[in-house]
Amino acid sequence: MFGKILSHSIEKNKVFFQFEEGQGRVEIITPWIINIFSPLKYDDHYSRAIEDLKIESCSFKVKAKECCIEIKTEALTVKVYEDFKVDFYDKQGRVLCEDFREERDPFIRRGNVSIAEEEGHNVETNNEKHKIEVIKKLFGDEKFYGLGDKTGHLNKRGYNYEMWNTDDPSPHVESYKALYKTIPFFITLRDEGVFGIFFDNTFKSYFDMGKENSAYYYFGADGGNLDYYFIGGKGIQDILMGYTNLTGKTPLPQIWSLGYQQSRWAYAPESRVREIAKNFREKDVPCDVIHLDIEYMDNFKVFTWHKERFPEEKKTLKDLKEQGFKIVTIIDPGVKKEKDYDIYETGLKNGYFATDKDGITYVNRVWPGDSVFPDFSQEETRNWWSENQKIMLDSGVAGIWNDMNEPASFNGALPDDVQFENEGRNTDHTEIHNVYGHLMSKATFEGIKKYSGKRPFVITRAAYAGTQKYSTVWTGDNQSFWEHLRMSIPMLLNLGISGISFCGTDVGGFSFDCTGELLSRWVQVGCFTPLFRNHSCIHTRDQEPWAFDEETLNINRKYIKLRYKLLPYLYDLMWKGESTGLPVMRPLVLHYEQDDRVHEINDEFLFGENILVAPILEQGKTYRAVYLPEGTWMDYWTKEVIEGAQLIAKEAPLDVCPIYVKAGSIIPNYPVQSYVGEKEIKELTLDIYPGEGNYVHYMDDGESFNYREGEYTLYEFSMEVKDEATEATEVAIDIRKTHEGFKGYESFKVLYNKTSNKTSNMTSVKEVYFKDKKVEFKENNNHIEFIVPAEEGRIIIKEK
Ligand code: MIG
Repeated sequence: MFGKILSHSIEKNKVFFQFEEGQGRVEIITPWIINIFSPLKYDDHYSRAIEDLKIESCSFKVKAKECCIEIKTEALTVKVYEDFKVDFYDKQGRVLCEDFREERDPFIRRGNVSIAEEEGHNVETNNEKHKIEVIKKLFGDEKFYGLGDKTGHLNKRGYNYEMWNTDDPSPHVESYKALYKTIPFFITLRDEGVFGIFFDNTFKSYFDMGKENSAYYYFGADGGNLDYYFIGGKGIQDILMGYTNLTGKTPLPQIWSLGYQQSRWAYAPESRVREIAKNFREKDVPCDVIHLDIEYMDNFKVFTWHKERFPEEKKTLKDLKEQGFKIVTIIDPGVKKEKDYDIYETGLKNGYFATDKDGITYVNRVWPGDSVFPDFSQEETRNWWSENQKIMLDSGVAGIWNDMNEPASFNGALPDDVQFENEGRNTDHTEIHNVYGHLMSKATFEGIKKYSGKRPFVITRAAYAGTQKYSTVWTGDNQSFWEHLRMSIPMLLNLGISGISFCGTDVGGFSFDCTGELLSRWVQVGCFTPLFRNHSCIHTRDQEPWAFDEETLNINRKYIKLRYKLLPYLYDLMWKGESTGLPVMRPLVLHYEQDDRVHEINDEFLFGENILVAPILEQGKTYRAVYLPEGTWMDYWTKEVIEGAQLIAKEAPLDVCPIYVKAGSIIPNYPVQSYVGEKEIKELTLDIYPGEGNYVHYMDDGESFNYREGEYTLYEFSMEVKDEATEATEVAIDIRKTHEGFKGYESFKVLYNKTSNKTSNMTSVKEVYFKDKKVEFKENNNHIEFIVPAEEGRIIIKEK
């Protein structure tokens, strides 16, 4: 309760409010982004997500009205009322978001709780009041997307969640309120408007998206500042751009990290790792990365190697590297409390570990037994942790997998009063818990960057808003359930909507035993997830592509090879994402928000803008309904042309994942390689789906930061169709080099898809020209193929 507005004043981009009780502030970040703030803990923003808050200087008007103070930018109007109630309007004066004026009024729960509990039911109670609470009115047309890695469906409306990074190995189901990540950001889509809210608060927080009552939704927290950003825009894409302008974008990774990755708890000793590697090459399944889980360490001591299992780790890693395998090792935060263990001693001596409230180093139990926890909230600790990365890099490790960094602990959770230095603002676990993994990832990223000079590859389980700048994420300990395959899609889509583009799930499932059929269907989804890693738990049955039967192996090979073909397309998406903030895996609503039939699609997704994937997610199923949004689509396998804005039925035997490509797409392909870099790629294949379209292809050295100095080459392709009624169709593709800073290709191999539909036969090509000269072409089953030099010029394809 802030009470009445006593006064207000303007200073630069901020409007300050003095209320009867407390202060408020409205800050204009850009015409579209408004920050609402009250210094309940710190005087100003204290953000772990936003490292560099960029204020766009812009004009705004402030008017004192009878009801309120009105602040107008060129894009939004914000009205501030007593009790620090704030309403947001668009340019047309339509209300987008309104604070709820009444008290919270939880729905009734009838009957006796203890009876249900006695029988072992997990009984929900209504949420209590929280220290900070922002309650917004539900108009009734809202759909909510985002909130990170929560279970359930794409649309979060009608559910409630908590943000408290949690490692709980029981099966992740819809009743889970919190998982490993805290991304307090969501997008609200309404019939006539869209906006995002980023509640930048690291304390335990609560999001009730209209579960408690259908008249309102709210977010709140147990501590910290009232500090949230209202992000407006013309569409969901704008909101994501706004949010990632604040919290950062996923940087372009090394291209090998987009290859297939194989993991297991745990490949050890080294002979087993070599055996896995050998199998991949012998069985002709591409693979770039093998992960080493905790068993590679000496007594689970981080930054050490187990002397019997990996007696000559440098040699092992070097040999594997020669076969094209990069090794990623797990690093947990818990440091074994052991005398003379260098990491422990150094940390202890320098005060790098979290302490109890009396200043004594705090001890809990994790894999190494009694362990202490680095205080990643202080810069010196992070610098030290960054330096430690060198130990792994010197062994030949190519990337680091950060686990257990919620932080997880075996002797109960870390007590609230564990102390952290917090860059001189000493605080306790309640403030640091949700950013612990985030800060550990930051230290890891910075260390790898410093000591390798290459784009770091980091995977983390725990995360906070903004972690995308430092690390990829996976969704933690799922299980080999069909239900978890199904759920992985909305989970990954919402992670993408939450700014985390580079994400994936344990393909095949972590706990429980996978089946050949489940793995076959899972790899069809994994093929399109940016992080493509098969991983499973200790003591579960083998889960490598060959561990089941010939059919499963063949299906794995088929989709892993498809992934390698699509690598340049995926790499392009990552590169574009570094400036747009758009994720690789996208819910259909991201591109077709005007079509309400796509608002709640949980079982299809877009892989970039051009490819739509509609996987089979149920055991025994060999067909499904697919909704294709507006436009013309082509079946990737049959090249059949299908008009969009309709529901179609698709047969999909076990080896077929329904995939559709938008007409007008130019999809770059690489030849299939056993690993990235196996072949020198002098020729880029262009897989053409006739129609109007444009495509920008990016290439560089695939590993260094030199691209930031201009060492890359850009090709732009644009396709036009001339379809005069009497004459035959003519398709023109213009090739331009729009930037040249890296040695480009020698040639393009063009695969021009002949298309057919239900009523017409397959088109056939009469002639092909490049720069007005006739080009020979080869006829194939459903496409023609020809080669042109990688020069600027116009290709003309004349159909009969
Ligand atoms: O409590 O390192 O989510 O991927 O294999 C188990 C062993 C600890 C949890 C991770 C999982 C990893 C496992 N870890």
